[in-house]
Amino acid sequence: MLTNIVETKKVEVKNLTLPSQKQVQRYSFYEALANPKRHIGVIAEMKKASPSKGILKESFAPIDIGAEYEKVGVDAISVLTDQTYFKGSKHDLMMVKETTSLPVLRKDFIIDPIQVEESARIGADAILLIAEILTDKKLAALYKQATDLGLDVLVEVHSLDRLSQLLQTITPKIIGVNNRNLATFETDIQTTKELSAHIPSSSLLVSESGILTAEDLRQVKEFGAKAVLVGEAFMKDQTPGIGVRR
Ligand code: IGP
Repeated sequence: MLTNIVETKKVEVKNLTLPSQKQVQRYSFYEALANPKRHIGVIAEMKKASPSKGILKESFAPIDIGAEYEKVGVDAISVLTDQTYFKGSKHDLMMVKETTSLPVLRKDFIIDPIQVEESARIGADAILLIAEILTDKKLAALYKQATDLGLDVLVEVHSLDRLSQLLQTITPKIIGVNNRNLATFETDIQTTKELSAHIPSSSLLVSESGILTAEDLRQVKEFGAKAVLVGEAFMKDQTPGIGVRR
């Protein structure tokens, strides 16, 4: 699956023309997670669909979901902008950016500098870089480009091998441990536990995926996560984000 997605992205990148720079208020993604409103930082994701679960929310309205997330007091918003596999769009991100005052993470499969430039132009405050689809050299280059543009970067890993490897080249300020195995789609929050001992003390640890209950939150916090990234559980709530209050 990951290979298919990357192939699709290569085609997209070839056909991409850069939009003009949007003038938007910037918010620090890092600061929001370092000083969370609750005991743990919450990044609330909006995604209409996913390859593993199909359609998650039939009546997907980004502006309304963003407003709801802001109302319940999440710390940051993640917007899936991939169209082919997640039924998202860059337009979703631009709308959310215009209508909320929370930092916004662009969630996509970034493999090329042009996508980083594009992320800055559409107004994202942060981007995701997935270590499993990038070489160390590419990861370091895209990371630098993003930070030079004033964007924060969430560097995502799933395995200890990949983590140890990338730490030889960069020390990301924010590291996301993806509890979902992107090859099998299975989630296991023990992944956060396994990798957390190897996260540098200067990096902020985000536990991503498969977090469904207050008990899951408590556990990943115990494992050392400073923030969580939650998608499905919020998308399936009638009122997105209400789970944060639980
Ligand atoms: C959210 P969940 O299980 O709460 O819906 O997961 C988020 O972690 C997941 O959407 C995600 C993702 C990604 C999506 C993590 N890494 C990379 C697309 C690409």
